[in-house]
Amino acid sequence: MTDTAPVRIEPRERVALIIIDSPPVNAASHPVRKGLAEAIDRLQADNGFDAAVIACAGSTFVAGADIREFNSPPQPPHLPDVLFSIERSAKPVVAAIHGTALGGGLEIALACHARILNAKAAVGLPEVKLGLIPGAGGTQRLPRLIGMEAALDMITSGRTVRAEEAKSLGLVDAVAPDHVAAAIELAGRLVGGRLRRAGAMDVPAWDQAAFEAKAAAIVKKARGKLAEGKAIEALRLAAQSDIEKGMAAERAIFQELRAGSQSGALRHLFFAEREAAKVPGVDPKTARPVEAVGVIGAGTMGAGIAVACADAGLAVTVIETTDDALEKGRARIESTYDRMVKSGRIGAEEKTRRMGRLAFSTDIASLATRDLIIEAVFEDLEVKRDLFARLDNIARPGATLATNTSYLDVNLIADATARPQDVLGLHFFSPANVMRLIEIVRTTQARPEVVATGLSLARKLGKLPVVCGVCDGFIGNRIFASYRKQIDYMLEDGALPHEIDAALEAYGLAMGPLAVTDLAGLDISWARRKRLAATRDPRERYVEIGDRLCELGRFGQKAGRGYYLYANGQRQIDPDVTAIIEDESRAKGIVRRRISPEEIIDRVRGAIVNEAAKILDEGVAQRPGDIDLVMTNGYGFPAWLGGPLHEADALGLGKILQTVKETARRDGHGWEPAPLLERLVAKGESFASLKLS
Ligand code: T1G
Repeated sequence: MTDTAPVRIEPRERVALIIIDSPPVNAASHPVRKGLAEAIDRLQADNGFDAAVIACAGSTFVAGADIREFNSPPQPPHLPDVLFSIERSAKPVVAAIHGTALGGGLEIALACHARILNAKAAVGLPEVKLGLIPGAGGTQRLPRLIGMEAALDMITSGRTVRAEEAKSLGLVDAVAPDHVAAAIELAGRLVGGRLRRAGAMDVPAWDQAAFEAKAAAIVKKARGKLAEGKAIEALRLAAQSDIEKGMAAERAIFQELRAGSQSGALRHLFFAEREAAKVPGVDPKTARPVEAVGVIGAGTMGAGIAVACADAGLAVTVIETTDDALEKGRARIESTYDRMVKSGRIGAEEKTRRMGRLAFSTDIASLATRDLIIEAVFEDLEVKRDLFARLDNIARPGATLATNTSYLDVNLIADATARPQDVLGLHFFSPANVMRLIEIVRTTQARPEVVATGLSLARKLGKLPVVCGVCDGFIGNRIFASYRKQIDYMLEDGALPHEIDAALEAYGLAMGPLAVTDLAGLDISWARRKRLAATRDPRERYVEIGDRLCELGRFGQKAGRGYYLYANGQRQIDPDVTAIIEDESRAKGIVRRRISPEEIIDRVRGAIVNEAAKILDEGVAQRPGDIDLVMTNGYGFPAWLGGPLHEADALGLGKILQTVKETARRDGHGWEPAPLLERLVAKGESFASLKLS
């Protein structure tokens, strides 16, 4: 074992301290597995050691198998075999965990005879988030240690469990501030005693009916995702088989999922998330410190943004124009925290702490000391430009000024100030304190450190940032507007709202787009259509069904009627809407026809991919993965398909281009195939082959 090897042994008297040192996260790569296996073999043979501790250098214990290895054949020694050698060791082996022991990392710890957790550490089996199940004994050893129902919860949620809960579950033997010293001490005490091997234990008595009831609910909630159901299958085996048989079956399920499209899609999104934060020419270290922020506007968005910032520990001043509006905003924020306390997410004292970070004022001059000011006022360009002109004279030099606009031209907003280089867009998604996605809109004049500041703020808020350029609707809303038009066309051509929503929900969308429109309110897009009417291209097909519904006050769920009827909290098909739609088709001379679920999905997918190709070609989005992240994190696109561009590559861009050409033939102007899509097809290339712009 050489010093540069990722696994080394440091003697601590008669305890072998096995240190895994493989930055950045000590993933259980092939060299790590090999080194660990050699260390365990040496422990058995070396009479100088009575016991061993497995610990890690760097920021965390093993954070899982090396996901980058999953696209190539697994190389021995395989993790399950290494773990059997640990568990079967004649000498005690204790895991000393810090950071986050996840996936294969926790499985290494489960194969040890005891586990010590640093007080700040956490553990988890997040494999289902990658479309996998634990593949090295997690589904077999965990239930033996903490019981079937607790194991069901941890494995199918993939959630991380903090130290105290891990201790109370019986997952670890002790929590200690110095996890390595405590582990060495414990290892010494275990010498000569009877070793506790999880694999040799029986699954504790369990309530099978309760387990199955929870399992059924989990599978239902997983919708089209496979991993949760497969994990439940593997868990059931733990109660029926010995460890060897159970692990063999678990491994087979794991390998099947690892080779499947869903895991490939989810691993694509995993790495896309980490790529998204990398912007050429933007050095994260240049980010300006942000500790105190100002939020202007305490409506739904402003209140959500204020909560997101307070949750992250920032000092927040919320500004409104009148005392009445300010009080309404404060009450909105407090009710958000009351709901969090009621649901058990936070305690009352945490609510007090977070509310204590919020100040409320009608005096915009009080923002003069703020590091960052973000506005969430009425979605009107002139209103925002006026506000930024005022802010220009209030904000301190070096402050960052941000707009939460969802589609307006941020360049024009920046030009209202004498400091356009300090302005950017921070497009939150509602509810702003819940949705992870945030589009960071980079203007033509923004300084790189201002973009870095936006990225740093997003990370501090626990958000998923995607950097984009300026265009109408940026990435997500622009793509949504495009496929929403196709949906209007299909309503006029022959489909009904519930048919469109059913087809797209079966495809995997979290909620049908017409039900979503009813939830968001039809009046918002109606106002926009009226504002754009004068400049709308007369050559483009325009459907008036939405206008008819709004003229009747059918603004959606809030009005009790929209595309659907809402009575007794139920969403119902409304024959009046069917009649309105049929009248509109008749007025256009359209003979309605049945539109199959396949056609509905094809036309929506074609519109998404075609618009995305234009967004990439214009440089508004940096890379295809960024668009996949926006659509899966902001618009309900099924993550297990990897996002629209990952799925388009899998289906074959030639098929997509054929649909796009049919759309152009049928719907005319504005639906021409995107040049980038045609180029990729002509060259036999994929979106994945596109290098960063
Ligand atoms: N494999 C390979 N690379 C990984 C990795 C992993 N498991 N985890 C992180 N990285 C890379 C990441 O791409 C980035 O690279 C760098 O490390 C820092 O990551 C057999 C089959 C551990 C909480 O799912 O949750 O075990 O961009 O930016 O914010 O049953 O990384 O710098 O080039 O996220 O401090 C199960 C995944 C795997 C954990 C740290 N484990 N990782 O967060 O850093 S499957 C996971 C995370 C498995 C077994 C099964 C997080 C983190 P680059 P980062 P971070």
